Amino acid sequence: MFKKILIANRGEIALRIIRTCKEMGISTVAVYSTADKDSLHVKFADEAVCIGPPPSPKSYLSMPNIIAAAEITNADAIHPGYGFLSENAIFSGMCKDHGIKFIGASAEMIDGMGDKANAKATMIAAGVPCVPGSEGLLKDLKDGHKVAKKIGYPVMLKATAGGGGRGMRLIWKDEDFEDAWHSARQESKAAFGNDAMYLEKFVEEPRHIEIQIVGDQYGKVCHLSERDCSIQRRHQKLLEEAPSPFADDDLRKRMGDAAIKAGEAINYEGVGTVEFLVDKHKNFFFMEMNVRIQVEHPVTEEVINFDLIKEQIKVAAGIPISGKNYFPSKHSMECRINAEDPFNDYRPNPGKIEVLHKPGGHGVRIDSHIYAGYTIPPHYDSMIAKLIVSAQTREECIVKMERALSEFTIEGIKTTIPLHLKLMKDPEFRAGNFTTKFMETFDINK
Ligand code: MV4
Repeated sequence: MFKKILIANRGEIALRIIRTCKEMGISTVAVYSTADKDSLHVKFADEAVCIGPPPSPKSYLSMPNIIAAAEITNADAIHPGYGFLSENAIFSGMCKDHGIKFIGASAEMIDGMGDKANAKATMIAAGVPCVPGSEGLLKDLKDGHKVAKKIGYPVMLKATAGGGGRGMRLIWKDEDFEDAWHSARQESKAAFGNDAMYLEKFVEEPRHIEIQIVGDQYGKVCHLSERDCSIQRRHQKLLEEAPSPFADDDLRKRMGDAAIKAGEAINYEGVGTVEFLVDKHKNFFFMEMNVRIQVEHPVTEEVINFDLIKEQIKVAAGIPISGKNYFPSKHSMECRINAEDPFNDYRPNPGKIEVLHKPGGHGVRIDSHIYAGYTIPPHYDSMIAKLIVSAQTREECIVKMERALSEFTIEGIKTTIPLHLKLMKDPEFRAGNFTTKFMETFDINK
């Protein structure tokens, strides 16, 4: 087992990783920017190294600075958390070259799944259901037109380097294809330096349901059931839950089996997530694979009673997995609390937390790095807390979440707590009646 892990991240996830390391008897090294010198991850780690000024490119994204911090402190592994360098192939390779275990995917895996058309081709070959579309990349505009006609409108034009909706266009009719083609390519070129495109049939009003998997170094892959992440706004998830109110045992089993197939086909090592689009007939299609621990991992931890960070560290150290698939034995929901104003187009609202009261009680978990008197720096992600609530049924879970949200007091900054309170009262949400389009029509003032 590792003796010392450097956590190349900040905020709640750095704290989350430090907590499990402590329980496993592993020493921890925090890295921090000068903006984070008063952060809890710095206080709670055994050692801390300042890696630069506030802007991420000069600190949390600075590969040489982080590698140097690991060398100085003699860390034998680096945990990247999510975001920042967690899916950076160059950094993963750099760790390997320095003899430091990267607790995440290999450079080859990151590149292979990061190219969406390549990932899709791999999944088709593995027998994982995918949305009907072009055979690989489109050659040119003319080829695109031809393929779109053949698939039948509406179609989704996607950038192979894309993700998070960038370089993606929904096209309803042939006359609109050319403009969409040029603007999607331009956007993708600017964002990723790559403008290769592929096409898919548009799946209308889908749900976003993802399967958590874990694979070991010996080719074994298991699934840890699903999370429903359909409540999103502009490709930012707001609330996730497990199990999905839309999934039945049959769908859960079929999606779990498909996710295992996906993981085994690529010899996946570590914790990962296979994202699917699910249509109203309960057909599901591979969308993307995330080769990192995700923000919403706690809802899975709660419903299967399992420490995913511990599993991730064990697998990275070469310990084989149990070989058992897991199914949910209760209901769990996570509300992402962001320092944003939900009444003002979700404008970021960093600043000092003057008053803080965190909710508690049975089935209530908070993963957060905030404390009274803490100042949220403006340089990073606006998520300041994850409120995770668990109960025997979805109905009880919603009641408990509403109670916990009503106790949660944060003064000094605006947060998304009022949004979640409103969501808990929404009849369609309560009925489990929602797709990825839900937030487009949701009005916090009604
Ligand atoms: C789609 C789709 C409908 N049909 N593909 C959005 C981000 C990227 N990961 C893929 N996305 C979508 N791909 C086809 N063929 C709809 C979306 C989509 C979406 C997916 C999941 C969660 C929220 C979404 C919001 C808008 C569009």
